[in-house]
Amino acid sequence: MDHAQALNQRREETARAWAISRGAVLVPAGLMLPVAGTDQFHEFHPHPEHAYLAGASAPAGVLAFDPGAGWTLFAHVPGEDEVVWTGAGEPLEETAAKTGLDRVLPLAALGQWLERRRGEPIAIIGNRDLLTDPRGYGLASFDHLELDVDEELSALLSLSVSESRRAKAPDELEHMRLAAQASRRGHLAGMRLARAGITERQLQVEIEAEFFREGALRTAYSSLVGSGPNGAVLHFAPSPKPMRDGELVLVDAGAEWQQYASDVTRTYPVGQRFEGVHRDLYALVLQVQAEAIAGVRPGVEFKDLHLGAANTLAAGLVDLGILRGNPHDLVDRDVHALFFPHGLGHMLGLSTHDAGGCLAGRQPSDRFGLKWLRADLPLQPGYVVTIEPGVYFIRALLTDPARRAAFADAVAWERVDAMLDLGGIRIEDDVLVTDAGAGVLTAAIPKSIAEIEAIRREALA
Ligand SMILES: [Mn+2]
Repeated sequence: MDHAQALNQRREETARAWAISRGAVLVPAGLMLPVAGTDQFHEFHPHPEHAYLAGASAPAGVLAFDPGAGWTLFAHVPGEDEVVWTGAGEPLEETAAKTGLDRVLPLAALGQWLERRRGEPIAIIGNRDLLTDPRGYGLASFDHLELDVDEELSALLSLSVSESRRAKAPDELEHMRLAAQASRRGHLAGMRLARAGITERQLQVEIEAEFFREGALRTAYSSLVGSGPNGAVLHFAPSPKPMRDGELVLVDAGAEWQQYASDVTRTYPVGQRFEGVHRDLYALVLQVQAEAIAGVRPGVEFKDLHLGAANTLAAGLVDLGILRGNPHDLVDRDVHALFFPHGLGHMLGLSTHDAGGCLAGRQPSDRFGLKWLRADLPLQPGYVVTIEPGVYFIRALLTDPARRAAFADAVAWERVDAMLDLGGIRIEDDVLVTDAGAGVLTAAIPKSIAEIEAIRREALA
């Protein structure tokens, strides 16, 4: 099945799930966002619901559905001035062939299409800027059309799309595999380049250059590079800080392929070897990750995987003399979360933190050890989740007097005080849930101590 056929099948299934008998559904891509005070625009990202259903990624596109007429894409056609400055863009016939849509019309026809549905219920998913900025879509106003925008229905249909987006189709997985391949090339380059004197920013630039050389059009998210203490900031933007021997460097960077994200973290020594407590902690995080990946299978609750990982981590920290007590009790008291405050992972796809992470009706917990868990649902075949345990020495948490008093018995504070500049270790892979268990899309990116040290030895020889 080619990509256009896959998109047609996706739209048919979506229409069946929506089961609406009258009215229409609009799925706008969104408009370019101006950079305030300039004549420039921010980089454009189509709304994932538009990208998912239309298979198109240009600004100001509107995918429209009507249970009688089926699907129509209204696409922006550049005027002469725009052609002069930015080019003619993709011809509508080409968009039609790529997306499998029979009807791809100029955006100028959207007004008439809506006129014919005057008084009918309309659901709007995708980007809501159609309502606040109709002129950007070539409509004089939205109100004069006297359309009945049904907010409840809109939310319901959007939820239905989020649920469909959880299990990836073969064409989506192909994009995600290519994203993973580009990420591999970048991470390998980073592992070879890192050394004392190189800045975090230099490492970022070279990693991203490899993503782009492989064919990725952009990064899936802003790359994170934190060396030494900077590795303790969960989302640390690369700085001009040079790396130093004896430090670890944490690199969280992923390539995007046809809107599909990869999300990968590797942590390695700035020198040739993982030394001392770095080595112990790295081995522990790797073990936590391996156990979590081994636990991935259809039906398993992601929250249980998270709590299992928390238990293994707590047990390991007890063994290393950093925590004291029974691991289960420590996790019940959220002591592990002082060192592992984020969730085990999240859904991945058209967004880095993809839609549909929580089952309908489930609310995020306000418990310290669970409040940043972004996925709470039973896994099913076709889902792609990240598995990304970590251990961090975060001063804001570990020097807080209230926490130190509350956990006086549970944490070996004198040991922790000696490690406040250690930074952090995170190991993150993208994992496809299969009938048999797990398929790791990013498995070819080295992470064992032996593999990483072999690369580092060769790089620094
Ligand atoms: Mn992630």
